[in-house]
Order: sequence, then structure tokens, then C-alpha cells
Amino acid sequence: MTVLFEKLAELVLMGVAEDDDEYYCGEQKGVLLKRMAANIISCFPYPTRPASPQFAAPPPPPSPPKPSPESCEHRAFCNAFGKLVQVSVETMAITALPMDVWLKERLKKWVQLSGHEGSIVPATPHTLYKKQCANCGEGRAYKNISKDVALNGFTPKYYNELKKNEEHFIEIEDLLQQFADPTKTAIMDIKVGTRTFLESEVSNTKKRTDLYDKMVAIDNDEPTEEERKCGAITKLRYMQFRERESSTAQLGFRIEAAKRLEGSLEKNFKKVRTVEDVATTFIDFFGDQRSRVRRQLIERLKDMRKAVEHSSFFASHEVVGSSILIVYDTEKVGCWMIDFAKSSQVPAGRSLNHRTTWVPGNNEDGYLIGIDNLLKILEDLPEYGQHPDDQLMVTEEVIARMRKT
Ligand code: I3P
Repeated sequence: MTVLFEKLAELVLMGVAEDDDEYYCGEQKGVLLKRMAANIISCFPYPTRPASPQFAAPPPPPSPPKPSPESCEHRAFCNAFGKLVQVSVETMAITALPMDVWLKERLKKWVQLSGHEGSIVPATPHTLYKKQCANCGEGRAYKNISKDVALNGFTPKYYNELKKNEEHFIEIEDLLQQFADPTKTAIMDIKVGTRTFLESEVSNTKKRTDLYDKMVAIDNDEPTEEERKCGAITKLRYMQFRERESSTAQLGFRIEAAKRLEGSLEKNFKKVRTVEDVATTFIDFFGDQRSRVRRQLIERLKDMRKAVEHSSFFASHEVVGSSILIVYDTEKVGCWMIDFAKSSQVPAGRSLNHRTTWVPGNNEDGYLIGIDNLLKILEDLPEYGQHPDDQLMVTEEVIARMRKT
């Protein structure tokens, strides 16, 4: 562990070395750095291995593994940890807020459900910084959304676009902060639309080995003989494979990640494809809160569908790779549209309805096909107590409670 902390301190120093002194709030840089390192160390738990079954019960408190400094696991951890720390330190430099006030708490509670890892970090107590990819028009999309009254309240609030050390960020509302205790919420990220890639991918012939490897990891029998020889595939091939393998192609949405009320974060939904698979996943996700959460969610999704149908933003933009974020706790249910990194305006004069089948060039994305099917599945779910597994859930809960007492 000592080696790890030394490495961490080194990374913290690297992360701020070029920053402007004005960000240190008059405190001596060396003193602040030591305090930052101590805070960051106490904020991050040692990473645990991903649980394989969906929604497995959280593991018992881990006795920290002790990988040797030479092991791959150790190096991977240092690298990932280093990146996160650097992003966090950058964030501090941008906000110039005293770290002790909020960062420790915020990072402890922090969970990035999906998207490119390390790309979203807490900014202020109620906002997030989201790192922007090159040529990404998310800030522009949010600005247009802000002007569209139909979408008011259905997306995070947009605040700002900023640049730091040649990197671009947008500042948006942290929706979890609407809940009494963000750590005690259940969260699900659902990628909406029948098309998850940009039309530009159709003509992109670049072959990627990483996407070939990801495809084989999902289904070893998928590659053609030629692909196997080449060991690489285009992004279009991979994205369409993912659409077919999951519920995207058939239902116009797919579950990307979820965290149950008292569970850990799960991302193992790549093969959740049929209506039955999705319904089972929802039953698992809602637990014994199903009747209440389902009812409120249906109402909210119906309002959201109406909003999309009347939205000038949606009429003039393709919305690709965007998600619906569902959050609930024991009191409240929330549901929003998030992630507009791949949303762009279509040529003037064209209007999209988000239900027409996509053909290259028509910009349709199937967003409303996804909401229609999502609503249908939720409406068809049995009330809590009327599904055979409900009894099992109750029994497990009772047993768990008895174990605690
Ligand atoms: C990734 C996912 C991302 C996509 C990424 C894919 O696949 O579809 O949405 O990023 O492309 O690899 P998976 O979910 O199986 O990990 P974009 O949305 O930015 O296209 P990338 O590898 O080019 O980043």
C-alpha cells in the first residue's frame, strides 16, 4: 500500500504542476498538495472485482487484496487511479473551491454509471463537469435544449462551457442531488434509439482491433472468417452487432447500467435482448418498490413522450446514443433525458419524427420507438406480489433482516 500512496502523491503533483497559483486560494502549494493527497487517499476505496451475476448482493466488506507492485492488477489500478486523481485535481483547479468543503463527500458518493470512464466529475455541490470529446457538439445541443420550453425539466440544467489546458468541459446539473441521499438511490441508464452510431460511421472504413476484441468477448462465434484473419472490424460493424445482440435493434432501447437501492453498480446487460429479458431486469431493479416506482415512471415517461413529440429540438436534431436516466429512492422517482454528445442538427428543411425506420441519409434514430416499447413493457409488468419471484424476494429480504438482528 505504501508504494501505492507514493505513486498517488506523485500523480497529484504531476496533475497540478502546471496550474496557476491563483487557484490555490492563498494557501502554500506544498501544504495544499499534502492535504489534497490525504483527502483523495481517504476518498477512494480499493476497486472491487465486478460481480458476474446481475444485481448480485453486495459482497461482504473486502479484506483489501495485496497485489505485488509488479502485478498487472497493481499497474492497472495505478493507471486508472492516476487518471481519476488528475481529473479531480483539474476540477479543483477550475472551481477554485476549497477541497475540504465538498470534494471528500462528493467523491465518496460519486458513481459514474456509463459513458467514457473518468469523463464526468463533480464540479460544485449541485453540478458536474463533463469532458467533451473532439468536435463534440454537446454544449451546443444543451444550449438549443434550454431554448425549447417543451423539454423544460426533462433534461439536466445546462450552465456553462469551459476550457482548461486545451480540454473542453460542460457544466450541467447533477440530477442525483435532487434526492435526499444520493448514495441511497437506485439508478438505471437506458440508451434510447434503434440507431446508436452516427451516419458518418457508414463511410468510415477504419478497422479497429479493440472493437474486434470486444465483439469476440461478447460472442466468440460472431466474427466472419475474414474478420478473424484480420482481427479488426469497423465501428459500424461493432455498433450494429451490439444493437442486434441487445434489445436496441428490436425494441429501440437497451439497458446499459443499473444500481439497485442497496446493490452495487452492474454493467453486465449486453445480452438483455428480448421483452422477457428486459421485464425480468426491471423486476429485479424495482425490487419490492415495483408498484409505486412503475406507476410514477409510466406517468413521467408518458409526459416525456409528449414533450419529445412537441419539441422543436427533437424535430430538428438527430439524437443518437442518448440515454434515459431513471433514479428512485424510497420517497421519490425521477426520470430524465441525458447525454447529447451525439446529437446534431439535421439539414434545414428536414423534420424528424423519431419513429420512421432509419435508412442512410434520413437521420432518423428511432428515439420514440424506444420510448413506446419501454412504456409498453412497464405497463405490462405485474403488480408487486403477483409475480412468482416476488415471494422469493420477500423471503430473501426477511432472511437478510433476521441475519442483521
Ligand atoms: C461502446 C459504446 C459507446 C461508443 C464506443 C463503443 O461500446 O457503444 O457508446 O462510444 O465507441 O465502443 P460498448 O458499450 O460495447 O463498450 P460513442 O458513443 O462515443 O460512439 P468508441 O470505442 O469509439 O468510443
